[in-house]
Amino acid sequence: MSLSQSTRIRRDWSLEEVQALFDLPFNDLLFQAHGVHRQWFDPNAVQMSTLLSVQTGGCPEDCAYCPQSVHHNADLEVHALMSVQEVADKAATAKAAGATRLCMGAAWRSPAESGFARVLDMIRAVRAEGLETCVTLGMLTAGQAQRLKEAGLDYYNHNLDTSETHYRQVITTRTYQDRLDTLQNVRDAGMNVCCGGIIGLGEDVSDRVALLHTLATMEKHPESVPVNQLVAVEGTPLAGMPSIDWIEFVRVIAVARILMPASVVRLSAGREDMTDEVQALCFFAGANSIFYGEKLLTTPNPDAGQDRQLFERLGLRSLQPDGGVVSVGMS
Ligand code: SAM
Ligand code: DTB
Ligand code: SF4
Repeated sequence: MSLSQSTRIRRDWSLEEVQALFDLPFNDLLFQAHGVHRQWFDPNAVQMSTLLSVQTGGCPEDCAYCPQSVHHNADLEVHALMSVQEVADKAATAKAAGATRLCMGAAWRSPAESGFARVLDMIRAVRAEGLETCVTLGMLTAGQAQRLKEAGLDYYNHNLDTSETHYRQVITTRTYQDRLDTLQNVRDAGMNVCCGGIIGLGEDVSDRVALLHTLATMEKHPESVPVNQLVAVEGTPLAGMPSIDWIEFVRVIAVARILMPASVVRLSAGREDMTDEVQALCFFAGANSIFYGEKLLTTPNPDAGQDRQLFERLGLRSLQPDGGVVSVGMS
């Protein structure tokens, strides 16, 4: 980390303190969040990850938001696990476009051995292309986490999505504790944790408070905290959810930044629906990572050219794995 870092990293936040941050007048909250952001990060540097769905659809879990569940009827093309070569080619393309990390997702409840062994090869291949690696494969045993670490995996993504209370309204095929157990296995194996949530699942502010409180009181904060807006997909139970209040979304980013000052906060799914001005506010509030490239896993994301233009308008640069920054200008 760079700069002065005078804010202490705390893991003893109380629910009341988190709620009090949400209750601040917007300007006071943003001022505080931006101040913290500047102490820990270059405020004009944003980390860029590209997503790749290495296996799409047919998932046995029933996450109400997800188009890849077999329990729902989203219009989706199911795809078997990609070949290692295909993934290596996608990695090269993502790197050439300016991404520094490839995040690979599979629609699994947990990995089966045959697919898992191939994912280990994918991780080696993506590293060989010179990108950081992240995978999200569902629940992991301690042994699987160890093998991912040995293959050189940099980050494991496993979201808590919402509060423990609201979780039951959204997913019935696994528990919050299942999620926490996998996160512990990832930690114990010595990998970076990528863990965040989704805003717009019908949760109330107390659920957002509880989610951020859970993340911010972990024995070590997740190094990466994705804040997704629900992408409401036709055919999923949450297709009809009302769109969220963007001011409230910016608040979530700001509170995450204050609670976890050294973590990279990712402005994740949902940027397609955001104006440039909302994104600019999110970057001011402390977001410093995005998904870069025209597709998330199954739904659209702003294309690279649009993002390069946005970065140019805002004077943002790309945060490199070594902490340096480079221009993402019209390459
Ligand atoms: N199956 C694995 C799992 O659930 O951990 C990995 C893939 S899953 C698609 C990864 C994450 O994507 C979920 O935890 C959820 O947070 C996010 N996600 C899925 N569908 C979404 C949607 N429609 N809108 C926003 N985020 C979504
Ligand atoms: C995360 O927090 N968001 C990403 C990634 N981690 C795996 C997934 C977003 C998925 C959005 C819906 C879709 O494209 O299927
Ligand atoms: Fe499966 Fe992951 Fe989608 Fe849930 S979020 S249905 S576990 S792919």
